[in-house]
Amino acid sequence: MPQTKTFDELAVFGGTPRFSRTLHVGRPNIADVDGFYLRLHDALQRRWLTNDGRYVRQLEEQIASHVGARHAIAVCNATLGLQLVAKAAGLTGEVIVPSFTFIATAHAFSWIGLKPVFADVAPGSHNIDPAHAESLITPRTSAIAGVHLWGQPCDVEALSAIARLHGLALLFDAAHALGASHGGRMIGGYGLAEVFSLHATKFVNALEGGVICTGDDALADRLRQMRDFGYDDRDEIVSVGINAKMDEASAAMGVGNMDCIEELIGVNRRNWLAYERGLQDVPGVRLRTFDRNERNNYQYIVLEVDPAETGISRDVLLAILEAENVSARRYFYPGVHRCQPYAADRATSLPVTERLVERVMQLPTGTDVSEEEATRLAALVSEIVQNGPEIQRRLAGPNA
Ligand code: T4K
Repeated sequence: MPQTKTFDELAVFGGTPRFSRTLHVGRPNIADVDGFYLRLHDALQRRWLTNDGRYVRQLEEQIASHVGARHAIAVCNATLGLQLVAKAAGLTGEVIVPSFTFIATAHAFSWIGLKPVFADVAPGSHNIDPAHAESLITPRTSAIAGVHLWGQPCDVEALSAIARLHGLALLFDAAHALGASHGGRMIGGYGLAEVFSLHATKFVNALEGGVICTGDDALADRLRQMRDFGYDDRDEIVSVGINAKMDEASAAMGVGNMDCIEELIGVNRRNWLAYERGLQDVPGVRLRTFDRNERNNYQYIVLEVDPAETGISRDVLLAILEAENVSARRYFYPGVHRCQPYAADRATSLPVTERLVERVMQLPTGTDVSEEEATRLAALVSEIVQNGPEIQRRLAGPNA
């Protein structure tokens, strides 16, 4: 990214940073601090700290009920959750994944000896392009793993039809999609299994954590065994397993945040609306919208910056925001297929992903950001863009 400069240094606006404290993407929501301490205290008093404890069970019930899934299985993070699903479903060979995602989607499979094969995404949805995914199927392919990026559901009908036709497993990395629906049905009920992340940066967090949802009874049994070293409920080892259990402190946080999920979505939506009001007339900056007929969690404020229209690049915009005390992000640069070790396969070219990773960025939201701050931040972005060409000219220097 370009070197950080304040407006002052650029001599465009002058003055001190616009925000007196740093606004971050990914600040955790802690919806019920007192309740968290009470649950933690209770777990300590009872000396039950992990291994299928009271709060893990409560969190599983809350999530199963919220998303309408038959089974919700809490794990220590979504990355291990994806691995457990892959193991329990007996995946082999190659798994088709989008490249426009967090590195964990691909690493989860690589780590257990599966080969992620990268598909491009559709430009409108940012989600895996079903037709491109289908073109990548080989005799070695055992599954397609869609990612509901930014909480926007994949084209699950098209992916299901392809998976059925080719006899493949279909699973979803639903790390971003808790609280979202597709066709009126909650995410958590699609494919063989869907895996939510409850990492600290997710709008419902359990410090670290993940939850696997599935409607398949036999798969759920295997997943429960595998997350606990392969023990069945009679204390016998029945399979090779790992330690992927969620502990009670994490679950205590998750339960409190799940209790407040509607309020948290309300805050995200309030901030998203403030950004929408402030950015709707800014040329070259497109705020991702949501399908108002569905349920959405609004947890990511995603902008696409068109440098031809704004006159400045996404990275210059990010650098200026950083100098103004706004820590925005460029998820998911540079595209997983261009990260090591996957970049070794230089034949992979994914034009939509490669275009998006140069343009997409996220702004702060969640309970750490007030509506007033979101409004001011949208105004700041607008102001920067209005001065875009002048900023680029000054950055280039007098000899450019
Ligand atoms: N699939 C997808 C599509 C995902 O996005 C993710 C995770 C996964 C799978 C895997 O889920 P888990 O196995 O993690 O359950 C962060 C998170 O670490 C990662 O969980 C998340 N996606 C990803 C989108 O974001 P980084 O590398 O950006 O983290 P970091 O440390 O730079 O923090 C991000 C921002 O949050 C910073 O502005 C600081 C702020 N922050 C972070 C933490 C942890 C806080 O203010 N407080 C905190 O406690 O990856």
